[in-house]
Amino acid sequence: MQSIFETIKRVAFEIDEAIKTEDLGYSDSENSSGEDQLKLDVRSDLIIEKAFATTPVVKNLVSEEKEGVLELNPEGRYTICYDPLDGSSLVDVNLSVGSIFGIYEGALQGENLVASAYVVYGPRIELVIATRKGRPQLYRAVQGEFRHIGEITMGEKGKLNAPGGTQQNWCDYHKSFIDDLFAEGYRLRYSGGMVPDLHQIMLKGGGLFSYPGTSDKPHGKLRQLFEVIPFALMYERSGGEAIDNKGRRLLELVPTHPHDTSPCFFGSKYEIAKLKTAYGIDA
Ligand code: P6P
Repeated sequence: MQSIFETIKRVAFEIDEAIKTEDLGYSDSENSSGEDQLKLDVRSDLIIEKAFATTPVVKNLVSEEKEGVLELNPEGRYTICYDPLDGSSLVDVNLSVGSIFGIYEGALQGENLVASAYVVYGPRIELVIATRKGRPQLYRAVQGEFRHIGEITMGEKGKLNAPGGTQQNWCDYHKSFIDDLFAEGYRLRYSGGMVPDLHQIMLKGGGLFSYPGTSDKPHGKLRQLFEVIPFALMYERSGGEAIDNKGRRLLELVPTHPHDTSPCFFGSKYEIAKLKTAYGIDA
């Protein structure tokens, strides 16, 4: 699996260069979720596809930007489900964006995720890698190389609250729950970029990121294979929790379609316990 992480490190620098130099216009195509694609989305996807095509352990690729499964190497072992440039529409206002990688062995479902990684393209390029053992590991790009910085552990209770989704479409008990956190003094930290928003909570000691089911998106917005399950591993390995609106661990999700979404809550133990009470879920 180390060869996959080395490939991600190479890809990170190429995508960062593309972000800084490529045209930010829209392509004339849509992704599998019907969203307009930026030329940068297409470019980032191509960079990743080409890089993994020469990584022998990779059997298949599933991209958020494309439909279906791309077979690379029948002798390979892992399927990588990835979002090449999550939050790409934030690039034109110079906010941080990211790439997310879920590394699966076997059927594409939560229990078969063996590792995950994400890259944050911000003032610095940072990479976090999680496996099923130990804490997630943080790396930072310094002079063209990733340096290991340390492991990530979240506190039992944090201070940051990242409430996703359109507030007018939240259900009453979700709105009361979010308001209660702010009444406890939580600080609003939400950029609209899942990767930097979740990265910040992990690195700043904890809190809650929520993207609930809403009246306009009852199954949430964030994709299970490319976004939700990979970050669920990050949060659980950091000492936090990651559940859906029924209290099920997101690492137990079994998508029926590669682009399925799920309501998702990622946080420290205190905030997740509080959410379960608000949602009437047995703690
Ligand atoms: P909303 C970006 O488009 C994205 O997929 C995630 O990165 C982010 O967390 C979410 O959508 C933001 O969605 O509805 O809050 O703007």
